[in-house]
Amino acid sequence: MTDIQTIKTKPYLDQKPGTSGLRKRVSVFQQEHYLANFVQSIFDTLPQLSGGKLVLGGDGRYFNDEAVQIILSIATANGVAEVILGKNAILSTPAVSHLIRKYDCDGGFVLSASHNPAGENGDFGIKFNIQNGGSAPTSITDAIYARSQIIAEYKTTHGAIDVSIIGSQQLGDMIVTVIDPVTDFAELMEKLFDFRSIRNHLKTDFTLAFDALHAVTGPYAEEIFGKRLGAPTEHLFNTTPLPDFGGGHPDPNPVYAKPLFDLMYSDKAASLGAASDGDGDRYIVLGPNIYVSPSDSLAIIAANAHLTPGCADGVKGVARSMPTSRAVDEVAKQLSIPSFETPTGWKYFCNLLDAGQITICGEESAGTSSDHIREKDGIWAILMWLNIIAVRGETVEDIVHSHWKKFGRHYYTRHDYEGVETSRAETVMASLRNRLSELSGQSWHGETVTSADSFSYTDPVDGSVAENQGLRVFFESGSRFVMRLSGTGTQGATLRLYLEAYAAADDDHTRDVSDATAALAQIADELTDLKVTLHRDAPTVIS
Ligand code: G16
Repeated sequence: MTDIQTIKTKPYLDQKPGTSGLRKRVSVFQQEHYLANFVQSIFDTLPQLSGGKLVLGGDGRYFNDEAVQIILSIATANGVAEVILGKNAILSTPAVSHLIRKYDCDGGFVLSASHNPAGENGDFGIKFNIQNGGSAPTSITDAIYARSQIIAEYKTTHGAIDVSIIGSQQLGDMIVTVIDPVTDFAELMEKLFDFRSIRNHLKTDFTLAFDALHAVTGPYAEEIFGKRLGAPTEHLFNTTPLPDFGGGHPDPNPVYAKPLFDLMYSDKAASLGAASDGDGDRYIVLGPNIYVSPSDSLAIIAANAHLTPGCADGVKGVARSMPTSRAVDEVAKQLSIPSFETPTGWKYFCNLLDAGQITICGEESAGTSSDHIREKDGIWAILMWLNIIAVRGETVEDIVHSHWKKFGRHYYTRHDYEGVETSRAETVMASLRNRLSELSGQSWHGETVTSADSFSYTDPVDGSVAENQGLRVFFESGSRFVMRLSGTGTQGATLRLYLEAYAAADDDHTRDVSDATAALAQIADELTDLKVTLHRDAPTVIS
């Protein structure tokens, strides 16, 4: 019998989940009852979890171990029957999604703040995924938030689980099954990709360099790229997950994955360079002297996925988040399949995936995946590239250039202004929003506006509406810029400016990206007085 204790508590008013769960500074989560309040709010909102089976794991960041024990105690006190837990509380986000689906669970907790820095002074996060393996939709996260505003008590129990021992243990009436975090996921990957071809290709002069950035994908890379595919382990970097990610920032972009970029732009470059993020759902790929923008990577994967066993029946449809470049739309046009444009946030793809309307989806923020799970999947995307290269026998550069020749090139870059004063970021957004209706027909720097709007999305499956999802300005040339505020930061606001310049299939594809998008950046600045208002001379990160 579980010995249930009821603890009196007071609401914290700041527990509104953002783009992807609740992310805050570690010190915020360490406040008395803070995590317990949020977890109890989830159980109060979803009473059907009592008697159910859940998955639990995280990216290994600071506070992960403590959080796991708090969640387990609250889960057993709320009547959960079984929890599948990654050994040492480690599970990548895609692995959690897969385990929920594979073992028919009622949901799962992902403990991560994704690419945000970790450590005592870094960030922590918690996200609840539902039965289909995807993040809880806004209707549920709103209800959890509402509950957190009035919570008065939570249920818990004494006791702890030894997270380092594989096998079943008991906490009260609840069974906790500790599993190897990698095995099930690696087996799934073996089904989706032709490991024999990739292994053989890796025996030629083709080389892979992978940087796990001291985050969760290290053990996955060692098992899958190293043991199962035979990639030399000396080319798998930073594969031990550390609570502070080695002091780094596990966001795979040119700034935070600089050592990999330096390698790939040197004479020691591997044939394919790749990195993942804190919780393993994002990725980047590079060839020698070439970085594949995530939007291009999505389009290239969509165009070539049929070459891999998991997508041998072809691609039914594709989806991209609104700020993601429209490169994948061109692929959809040529394949005569539907393409959907959703708000930022992986959860918006899940209904389309569940309804069988899309096979591949992805985002400019370095996430791509398929209908094999309901999260983005960094290791899957890198395997996709390895499998495509093994079949086509071409270099990354050749594949990218031939793609542009066939579909046109969407020069793409994102300017992030991180940690700016929230009121200043809102002023910039308001100044553009207020001018949207008057922009059509106006010209600057050789670009004429055709339309401008605030993006709103009606889910084609359940009819739910998401409004104010970012401001879009379209130009006659086929170019566009988008502006929105990030929903994942924890300090002030992050303003994102997404620039996309279009060059048709027979146009020049050799321009420098910053050159091709410079006029758009200039126009966005002139329209909103962005740099002056934000007190910034330049973006914090250009990716
Ligand atoms: C999350 C979401 C993604 C989104 C990204 C950035 O990813 O799942 O859909 O693109 O945040 O969102 P924002 O632009 O609002 O910061 P992750 O990898 O952080 O979980």
